[in-house]
Amino acid sequence: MKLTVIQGDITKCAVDAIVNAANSSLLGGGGVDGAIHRAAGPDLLAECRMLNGCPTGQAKITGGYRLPARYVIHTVGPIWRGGNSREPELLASCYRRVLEIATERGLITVAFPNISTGVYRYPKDQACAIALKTVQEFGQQRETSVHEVQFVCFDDENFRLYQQGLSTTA
Ligand code: AR6
Repeated sequence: MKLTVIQGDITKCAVDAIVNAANSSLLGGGGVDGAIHRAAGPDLLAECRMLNGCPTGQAKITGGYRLPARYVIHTVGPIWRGGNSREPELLASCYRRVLEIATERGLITVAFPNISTGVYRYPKDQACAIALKTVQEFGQQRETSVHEVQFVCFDDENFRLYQQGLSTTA
């Protein structure tokens, strides 16, 4: 499994699936969630309404509609509450569940945003370490169709952390 870091807007990524950092209603919000719904159009929200939400740490897949990506895998990251409320375990579960669903569908390329590091206030350095470790372990331990995982960083701090993290762990 190849891991790459890019800086930019995930709604522009022409991959099999982009990942949405959603909330448990799956009915839209701000940040990357808002950007994905705006770019995908109203049919995405219509499909999301039929999913009955999603628990923290879990994921659900929909079509990509007007996006260049074929699918959106919606996952719900933990809200940072200081670190003693199972945040690391729940964040790792988001990355793992997304890759499990992508594998079930036979998808090859998946692009992740930096889940929980915006409105949910997860410390970016800790979130980056968990994301890289979880995805690398998945690639080493599981049979998967996923050949490329892109970490799409919007802000400079995340971009720098992921570049640094990949250069020291790759
Ligand atoms: N492409 C890629 N990354 C982006 C984009 C974009 N277009 N826009 C923002 N980011 P956030 P969370 C980055 O707040 O912390 C929503 O309201 C951003 O810089 O989108 O998981 C949901 O509905 C940050 O690093 O998600 C939930 O209520 C990262 O995406 C809540 O926010 C995640 O920031 C989820 O909070």
